Amino acid sequence: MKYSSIILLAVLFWTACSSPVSNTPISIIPAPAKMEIQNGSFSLSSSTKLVLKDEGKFSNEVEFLQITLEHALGSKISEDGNGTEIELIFDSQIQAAGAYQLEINSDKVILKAGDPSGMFYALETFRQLLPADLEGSKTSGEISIPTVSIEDQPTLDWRGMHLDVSRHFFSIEYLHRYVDLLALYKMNKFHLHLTDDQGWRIEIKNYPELTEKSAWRTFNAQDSVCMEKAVEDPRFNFEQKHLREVDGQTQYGGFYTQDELRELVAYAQSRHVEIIPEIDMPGHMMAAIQVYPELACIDNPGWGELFSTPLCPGKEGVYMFVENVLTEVMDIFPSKFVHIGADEVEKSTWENSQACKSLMAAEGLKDVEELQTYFVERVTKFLKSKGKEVIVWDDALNAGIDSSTYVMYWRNWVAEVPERIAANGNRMILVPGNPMYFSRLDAKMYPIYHLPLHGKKYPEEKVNLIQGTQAALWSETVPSEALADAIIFPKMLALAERTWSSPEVLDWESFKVRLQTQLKRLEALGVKYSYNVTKELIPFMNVDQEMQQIGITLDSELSNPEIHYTLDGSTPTMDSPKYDGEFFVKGSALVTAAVFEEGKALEPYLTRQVDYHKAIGKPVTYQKPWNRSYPAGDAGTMTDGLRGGNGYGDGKWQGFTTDMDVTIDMGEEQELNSFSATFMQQSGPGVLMPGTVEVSLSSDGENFHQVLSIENDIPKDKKELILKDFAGSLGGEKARYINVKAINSQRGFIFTDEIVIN
Ligand code: TNX
Repeated sequence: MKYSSIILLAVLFWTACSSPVSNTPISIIPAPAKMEIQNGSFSLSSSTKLVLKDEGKFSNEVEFLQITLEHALGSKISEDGNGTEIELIFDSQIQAAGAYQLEINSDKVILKAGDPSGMFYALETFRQLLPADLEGSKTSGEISIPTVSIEDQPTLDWRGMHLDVSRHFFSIEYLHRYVDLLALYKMNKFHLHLTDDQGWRIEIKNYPELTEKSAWRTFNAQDSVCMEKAVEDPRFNFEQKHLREVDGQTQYGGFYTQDELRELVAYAQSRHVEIIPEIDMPGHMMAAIQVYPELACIDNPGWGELFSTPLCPGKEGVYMFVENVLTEVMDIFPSKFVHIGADEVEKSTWENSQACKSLMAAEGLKDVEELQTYFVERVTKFLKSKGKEVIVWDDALNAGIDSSTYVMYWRNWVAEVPERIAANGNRMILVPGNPMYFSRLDAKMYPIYHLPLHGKKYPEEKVNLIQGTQAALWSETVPSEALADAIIFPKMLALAERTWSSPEVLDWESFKVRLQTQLKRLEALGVKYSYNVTKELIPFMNVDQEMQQIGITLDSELSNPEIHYTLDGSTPTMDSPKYDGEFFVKGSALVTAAVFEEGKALEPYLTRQVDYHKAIGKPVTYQKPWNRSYPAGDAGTMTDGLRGGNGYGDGKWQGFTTDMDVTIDMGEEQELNSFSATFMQQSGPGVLMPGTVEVSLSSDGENFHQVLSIENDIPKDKKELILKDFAGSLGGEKARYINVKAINSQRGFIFTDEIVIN
């Protein structure tokens, strides 16, 4: 039986048989590695006895258990209890960090672990077996808990969430709650982005003006975006508690004192969450440079072409400032990691700076990229001398970095970044912007659970360099806690499962069912989550060269949706074939599918061209390379049978900034009847149609003659997304080689997904 069916049965069964006190189906997220459900129940009450044989080993966890029980029952339990029992056991046989066993029998709960984090996770699982509504209100009666036996351990070491508290400020109380919610879902890393251009949020005793002045600002352009949105959605309103009046002027901001941060760190430690501080440098430093302009290379720092004026690496005083700040940061945060950003650095001020020029000459640095490396390495050396490991964003890789530095991969549009990080030997944390930037309300949950996070070319033997995965919340347009809640939850639960659970138990269908109970838990905890299930269908194509067909699977965020589809592009109705698992297309079809509720089709429809054609699997040579940022499936992509959707970044569309010039080798001479290739136009980001598409044929691969020249007829100023087929007859001519040129006469990005030959 599939894991999902087991969970589903468990949900139904437990809901049917449980006593009235508990109506919570078993819905643990992240899914445990092994779980057996017995058909009984354990009764928890204030007279339940606490059994502790390993005095002291788990004192922090016992305290957490007591807090949990006090919350649910209104009282702690004691070692003098005379009812059912809860026993915490240290078991040295359980060796993996974070691993635990939880056995709930009708008279006794036994929690076993070999380390405190394992015991803590056992307790978080136990907590999730208590009725969800007890998170918000106590019961004075007995709580009935299903009897189960669980063995569990984490899959990835780095199960992280990030929060940008610079662009908008979040109260220290919110951070405490954030830690609680991370811990509830067994996440263990909290990356705190403390400084950026728009605000300095950490008290530095040596430089009091950083917070006295730069923790506050007047409203900026992004705040105006928030104010506009607030008209429709109050979650975009600013929180009064972060506004102050100075000389008749409204200022926005706030900061954390060192004491507050120390308290937060201690709290997080008790929840087995490590807080990783980030002080972003040398770019994203405007908040500091505003009060100490001498840190920049120029007299009037501000905004460059793309990013803000950075610190000046040619000035010795900059290193003194950086080291002084980091010394205080290290004193607050015991984490072995310090994140120094190193992303998005506008280096133009370095190029003209005498101080930088002298340093470059003295150090033999050939350009400002190498100067960036010098800066990063010098700060890294300082941090390492204090026993820390350093994390940077992947931009820092450009001119080379030390292989011992940890790299956060975020620029998913630069496809080769993970391979480059691996080739350099760096340990990596996967934070690819798509899907791991949670910055928007409408970002979907499904890809967080499923989407591969690094390309197929990442070397298998280097997977041990991957520490884990994290999601980020950048807060440029997130001015309130309510909005942050809505963006993060419940998406974070998909991430939690992806990072904790083993690939064998990851199961989207089961996750969706369990999520329903977790939403109740979040609600009881006061989390203002937003869960608008998208009705969109997500297609998967399985190109089967042996059977010469393409299998199509449709997935959805909905639970067991009713789907109907057609193969001829017509609008599906209730009479159209009902989707019932994978179906197959031989030849060509325009698959159109929709979810139906109460007999009505729901928007948006899925339409996807599917072609099993003659060139599938045939090799393609490139006279000109594709753009490195849009490789899709590399050299095989034009003949892999996989068509793209509506976004050029979906990994199916290959991009060119030159002409496209490719030749397909059909393997042997054969009759060729038709040619077709779809190109995309999205003029906003500069994706334009080719001026002409030319097709030439050859029998020997050397002498080609042109058979088609297809002109574009789509004006460039059309704003909407347009897909155009450039198609024509090949007249049944016999040939082995097909050359296709798409002339990039409008000098944009041109994108195509497949060359269809029949
Ligand atoms: C890029 S991700 C940034 C952030 C922005 C984010 C979203 C990264 C290393 N840098 O500074 O907040 O995009 O706008």
